[in-house]
Amino acid sequence: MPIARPAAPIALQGVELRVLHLPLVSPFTTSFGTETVREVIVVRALTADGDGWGEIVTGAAPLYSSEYTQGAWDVALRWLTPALLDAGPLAPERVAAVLEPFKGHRMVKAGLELAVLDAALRAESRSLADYLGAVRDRVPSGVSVGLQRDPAALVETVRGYLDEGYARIKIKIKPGRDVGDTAAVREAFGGIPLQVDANSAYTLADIDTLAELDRFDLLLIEQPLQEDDIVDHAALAQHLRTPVCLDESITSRKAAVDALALGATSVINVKAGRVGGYLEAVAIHDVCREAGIPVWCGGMLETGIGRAANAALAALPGFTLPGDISASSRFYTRDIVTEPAVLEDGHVRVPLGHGIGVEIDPVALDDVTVAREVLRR
Ligand code: OSB
Ligand code: MG
Repeated sequence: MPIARPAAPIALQGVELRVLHLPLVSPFTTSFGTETVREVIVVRALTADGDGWGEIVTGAAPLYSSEYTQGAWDVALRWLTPALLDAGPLAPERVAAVLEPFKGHRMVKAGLELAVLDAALRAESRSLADYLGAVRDRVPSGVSVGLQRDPAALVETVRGYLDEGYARIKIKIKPGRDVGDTAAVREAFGGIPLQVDANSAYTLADIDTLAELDRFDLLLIEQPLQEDDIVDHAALAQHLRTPVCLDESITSRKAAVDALALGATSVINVKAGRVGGYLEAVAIHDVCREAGIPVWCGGMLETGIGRAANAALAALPGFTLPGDISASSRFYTRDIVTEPAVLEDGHVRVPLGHGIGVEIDPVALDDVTVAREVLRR
C-alpha cells in the first residue's frame, strides 16, 4: 500500500541546517568504533505556514556506511538543498524524485524529506503516523547494547536494561567477542528475546564461528558480512539456523527485493536514513509484508526528531519485531524535544500530534548547536 492520502505541496522559503554535538550518557561501541558524542545534523524547513523538522543521521566518520556528517553538510548545502529550493511547490512525495539525479547521500535525502513532510503535515494538521499508515499507538521497545569491557560487564549492562523493562536486547558482536558474549547473556537471563549485530565485521571464512551462535536461539543475526556481500550472505544463510537480517546492505526497496530473491536475508532492518527516506522505508515495509518477510525499525542514535518519526514508522502493520527504538534517556541526558521518548511497560508511545508529533526545545537545541547555515530561495 503506498501512502493512502498524499500531502499538499508546501512553498519552501528556506532551509536551516545545524550540526549538533550531543553528549552520550555512556560510550557506544560497535565493531567499527566508539562514539562518546553524537554528531548529527538537524534540518528545519521554513515556510510561511510554519516550520518542519528533520534529522540527517550520519555519523561523524564514514564507518557504518560511506556517509559522514561533514560530507553530508557539504552535499546538503552545495547540491541537495538548492535543488529543493528551486523545485517550486513541493509535495513531500516529490522530494525523492527531485533529489534522485544526485547519487547516493541517502541519509541527507532522508533528513530533507522528513523536514518537508513535517512542514506539510503540520500545515494540514495531520500526524506522520496517520500519514504513513500506523495501526498502533505504541511500539515495543528494543535496546541496542554496545560492546562492553568483558562479558561480565555486558551482563550487568543488559541487566540494567531488562530492569528498565526493554522488550528485546540486541548485543553488538565482533570477531573474538561473539560466542562468549552471547553465551554470557543467555546464561544470565535465559530465554529473553535476544539478537546480535556484527556491523559487517566477518567474512565467509568465519562461517564456523557464526554457526556456533545457532545454539543460542537468537531472533536473528544482523549484517555479519560486508555491505556488498549479498551472494556471500546467501551462502552463509544456507548454513545457519539463525535468521540472517541485513541492515547496511539494504539501501533501497530494490536492494531489499534483490536480497530477498537471492536468499541473502529473511528479516529486514528498516532505517529511513539508510534507504533515503520514510517513504522508501514504507515501500520496503510494503514489499516485505506482501512477501511475508518480517521487518523491524532500526535506529541511528536519533534525537527526539528521528526517534518520533521512527516510532510512527514502527507502528505500521508489517513491523512485527521490536525495533531499536529505545527511550531517549538510553542515549541522552537532555534531548532537543520537549517530550522525549520514554519507556512505558516496555513500549514507546507513537506521537500522534501534528507532523512528527513532538516540539523542539529551542534552548536545548541552541545549547548543542556547533554550526548553523540558512539557505533561502
Ligand atoms: O547497526 O544498527 C546499527 C547505531 C549506529 C549505527 C548503526 C547501528 C546502530 C545501533 C543503535 O545499533 C540503534 C539505536 O539507535 O538504538
Ligand atoms: Mg545494525
